[in-house]
Amino acid sequence: DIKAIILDLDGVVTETSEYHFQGWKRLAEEEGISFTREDNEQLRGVSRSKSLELLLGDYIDNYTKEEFQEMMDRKNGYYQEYLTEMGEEDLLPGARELLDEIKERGLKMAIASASRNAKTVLKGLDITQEFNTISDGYSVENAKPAPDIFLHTAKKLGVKPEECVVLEDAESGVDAALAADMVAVGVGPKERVGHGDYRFDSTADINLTEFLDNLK
Ligand code: G16
Ligand code: MG
Repeated sequence: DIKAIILDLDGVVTETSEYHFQGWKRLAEEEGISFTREDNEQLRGVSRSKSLELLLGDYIDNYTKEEFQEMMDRKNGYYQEYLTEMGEEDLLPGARELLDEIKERGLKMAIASASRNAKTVLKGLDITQEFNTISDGYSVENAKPAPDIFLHTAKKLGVKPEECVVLEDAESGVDAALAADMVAVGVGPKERVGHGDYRFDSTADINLTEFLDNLK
């Protein structure tokens, strides 16, 4: 039996990827490195340090460890500037209804985000109080696609992995959910999340009641 729904944050509940993109682009421009919207797609659900590695590519050898850290901090400063403008209107279409549906069904509900800014984002959206527990970029050492953040979340909820459904918009997030032996539901295009157990095009397309009733 399914006892809990674990939601990814960026890309499922809210769309912060544009803010991440603006932050990385500003940094890339300052460093004289090209960075396109398409490049940004690769960073979906990926940790901050891994994101910078991908952005730098071969240029990574030109930087010291300290410079790498400074660039992560600089990008995060830009990102946090954008976050101050965030409000309830930044919930993705269908997200509010989804949270209500999970609650009505009496299921536990958690956030498992790779972001170290997850708590700030949830506060901006004014939905912190909705969740039984929140795991973020500080919770575990090994980031998605490792199963760690989802296993950690299940433990905190007091449920078994197989009693959890994960909603994820990132390829690495679906990988992580599958590795955790949870029901992995992709939110997004087939090319990105088609390898999960189920898939919906967007958050607005998730019909949770129907989905759970059809799960055996
Ligand atoms: C999110 C985003 C990623 C971002 C990561 C780390 O993951 O999708 O693009 O790089 O968090 O964010 P921060 O720099 O704020 O720690 P998720 O798991 O919520 O989709
Ligand atoms: Mg995501």
